[in-house]
Amino acid sequence: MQKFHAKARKKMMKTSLLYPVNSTSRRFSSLDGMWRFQFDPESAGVAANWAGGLPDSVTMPVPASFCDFFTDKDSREYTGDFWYETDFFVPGEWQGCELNIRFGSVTHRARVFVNGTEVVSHEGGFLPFLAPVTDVVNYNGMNKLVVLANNELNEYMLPAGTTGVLSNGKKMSAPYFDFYNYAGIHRPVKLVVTPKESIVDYTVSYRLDGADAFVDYTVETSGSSPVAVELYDAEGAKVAESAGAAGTLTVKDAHLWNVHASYLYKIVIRIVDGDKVVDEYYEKIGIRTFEVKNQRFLLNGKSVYLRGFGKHEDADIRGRGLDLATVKRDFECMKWIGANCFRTSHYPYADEVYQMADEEGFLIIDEVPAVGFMESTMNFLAANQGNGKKVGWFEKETTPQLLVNHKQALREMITRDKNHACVVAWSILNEPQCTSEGTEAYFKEVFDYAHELDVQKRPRTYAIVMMSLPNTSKGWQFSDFLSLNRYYGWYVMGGYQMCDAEVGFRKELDGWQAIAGDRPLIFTEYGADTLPSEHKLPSVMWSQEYQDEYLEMNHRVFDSYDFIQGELVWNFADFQTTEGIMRANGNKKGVFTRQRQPKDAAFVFKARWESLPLDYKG
Ligand code: GCB
Repeated sequence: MQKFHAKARKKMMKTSLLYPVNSTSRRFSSLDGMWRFQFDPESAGVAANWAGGLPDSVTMPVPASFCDFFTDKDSREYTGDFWYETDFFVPGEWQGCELNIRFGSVTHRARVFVNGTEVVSHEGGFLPFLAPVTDVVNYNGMNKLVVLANNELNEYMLPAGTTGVLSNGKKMSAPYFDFYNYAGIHRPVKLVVTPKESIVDYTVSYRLDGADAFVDYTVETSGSSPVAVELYDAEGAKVAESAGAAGTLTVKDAHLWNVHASYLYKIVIRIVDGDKVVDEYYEKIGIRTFEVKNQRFLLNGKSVYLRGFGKHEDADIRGRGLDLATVKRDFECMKWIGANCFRTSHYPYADEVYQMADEEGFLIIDEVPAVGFMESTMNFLAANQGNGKKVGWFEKETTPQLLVNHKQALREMITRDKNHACVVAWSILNEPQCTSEGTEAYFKEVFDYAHELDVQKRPRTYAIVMMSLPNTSKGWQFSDFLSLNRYYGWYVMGGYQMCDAEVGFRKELDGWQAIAGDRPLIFTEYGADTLPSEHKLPSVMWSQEYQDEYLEMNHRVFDSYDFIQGELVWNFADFQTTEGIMRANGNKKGVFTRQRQPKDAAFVFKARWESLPLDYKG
């Protein structure tokens, strides 16, 4: 692997993660399309000056994972360095502006070169970053953009895993997580043009007072000129305005954003110099409050019972690459079935997913890619992984670097997603090993950091793994609400033991109920692998009939506990994983197939979720 280190930025200005818009002062152009691509198994490309152009490339679409295009196994499973290349034109009239190339995500790490000069490097495969290119592009001319990426896994990154070498000398990633290690330029690439003095970030939070609302805002700019802010309703009428980089917009008779009843205002932010507009940015925002109180989730002060899914960004052929058609289909399926919430398991999704959730009135529990933090023979179900040692995950020599990366991912996720109405909670980890001594210090650090970063102080949680119980887990105390991943009737006491599974499940829940205090509890996972081809009467595990019976038992249990305030089934759709004896060409716990067609269970959910009132158990 060639060196991937966070390069000191030439300018110490904070990177802007604002979603690109065109406005009176801003331009962006898409660099998506057919790029060129080359594997670099020897990590020889930097020394051989591939930054100046790839010597022997193939075509490769962007955005997409590279893996599933290939028809040979070595290419699909390729682990190591790989390169992308394209050319782009920069108009002369952009001279004097700030130019950045925004990558929606490159998995898992990238170094970016423009016209042979390295402009940025970034660690983390699920969040955007900017490559500053103002000083290296040819104006009124063509430019070469080359990206060196790498998909190796290690124990101090998010998500965690290892990289081994096969007997034929090929590197092979071994994820400690249960999704395929898709890699590539996964999200849109845009050339973003802003004025020299520009809006870098803004933050909103809300207070409700009877029929009125107060939108408290702060704006960060790269200069010192005055800031003006306006708010427009959905019909385009101006409803509030304010001057200054911090202030309050007062909205009379506010139209609140709600579940399945989205209402979006448009916030317009300007840097002004007398009559002149120096920079202008705008975005849609939804006015709402969200809090946890007395074992309830309160949206705009009213109880809401969460129902929906853990999802993945995963589809045929394109892997984890953003595909707006799939995003659209997913939302239509989720509306049809009566869902109102999903967790972005196990990483922050593409910007466009949150925009869609804002528009459609869905609640999101936004998860950072802290998954695979578990040292055990279960890493992750495949026989070749894990070394069986029982070492606390947060007491390893890798922990300090892991913490740095975890905080970076939290910072980038919260900076990017904080203004979305749909984002109502943060999930700080998925299924960490959390019973050993080092847990508390680590958890305190990351949970406090999320709170510090979020002006809205959204509730924080983490998904608690099986076997991590009220009396053994050292992590749950940091959660504002409890989230359990539980598989009673699947991994534990499945099939004919279903009655024992129910007894064991209730016993565990009695324990959580006793310690929950004001916290509600939700299921962030429960589910059973189901092959859409299999029918069996009476049921057997893997058949569609069994999935229905499993769900019936789980729902009976959920309905009998008042503090259970949500059910996010695992998973929305079947998804690809590493191959192994526990997986039948991927994880089949989908309520929908990977092609987004319903299994029988989808109709069980539709009947249930459409019959439960929004404030069920409220
Ligand atoms: C889990 C993990 C999830 C897996 C799931 C399963 O607990 O959080 O990533 O896919 O179980 O199906 O085993």
